Amino acid sequence: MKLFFDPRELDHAPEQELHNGGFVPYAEHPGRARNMLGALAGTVAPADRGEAPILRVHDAAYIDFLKNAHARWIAAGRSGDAVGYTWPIARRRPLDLERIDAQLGLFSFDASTPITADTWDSVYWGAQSALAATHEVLDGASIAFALCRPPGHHAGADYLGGYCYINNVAVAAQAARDAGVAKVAILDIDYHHGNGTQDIFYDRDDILFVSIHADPVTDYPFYWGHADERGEGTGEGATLNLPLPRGTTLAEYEPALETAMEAIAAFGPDLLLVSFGADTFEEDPISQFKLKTEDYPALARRIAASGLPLVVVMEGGYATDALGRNVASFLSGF
Ligand code: SP5
Ligand code: ZN
Repeated sequence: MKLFFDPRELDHAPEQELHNGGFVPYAEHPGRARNMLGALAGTVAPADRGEAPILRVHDAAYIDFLKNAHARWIAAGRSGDAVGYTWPIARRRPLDLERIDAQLGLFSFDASTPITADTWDSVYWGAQSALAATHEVLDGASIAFALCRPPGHHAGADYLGGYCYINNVAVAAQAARDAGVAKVAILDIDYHHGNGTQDIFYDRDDILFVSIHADPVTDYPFYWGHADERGEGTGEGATLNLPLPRGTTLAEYEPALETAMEAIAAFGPDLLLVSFGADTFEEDPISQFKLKTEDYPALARRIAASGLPLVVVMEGGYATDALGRNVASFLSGF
């Protein structure tokens, strides 16, 4: 199995995030990727497929903002990382506002996803890793892994949040569609609901989104991921949310995975993309499931039993010292 990664994914390193009313060290730091690199066999650098596949998913104005936000923050006399403080909750619309603080609010949904001078470079190459893994499978491999950092599944077409800027799995899914794959399924098994991925494909019937995650009644991102969110318009029924309570162990996780895999089989996709977060691990510092390192191969085996070509895209996981071990454990099940 090829593992795709570009060293520029390490450059994005925000200093801090807002948490429980104060600033704390940033949980999604480059050490996560370094730990994965240490535990996995050699990686392959992705080819550069340019911005076009990213713009198939993200709005041009948002991508422009991502590229320029930090420079404009500095030009406004600020130091450190760019982060918003006011949000257009009511009647959000694409206003053409100059002020950096207004743009930060317009293009984000939380205050824990800062933009640094290096953010664009890292997220661009992370997306290229996801594209490389996808093309590897479209070219005939049965599986490929994209070591994406920062993660992507909370990012929408025109907003960042949840440590995510470009939605890597969505870019990959759309690239597969554009390459002629008729039906694509996305299985999201990060601890948190993949609200950005869901939002991007909510009205589509060619891309199924299935997510197993902590119940948003108790956990981030709160506003999305509830079981009654099932898609809309032609996409109605092509979104499936399977929230689970805090404290979930493998015994409770496996029936949800069974339900997810049956829904995927019923959809009849030609390709399965897996948004994989290792923040379901029992020792994750910001999450509350109880999966063990030795549980992950069983999840992989159930996914592999679908017989579908697979692209695994890295999302969260914040128990840094165990992260590489957990990812290697998961990948060993394929
Ligand atoms: C991709 C992904 O897993 N994103 C998760 C985003 C969760 N953000 C909100 C949780 C706030 C916890 N902040 C704790 C910081 C400790 N240093
Ligand atoms: Zn997560």
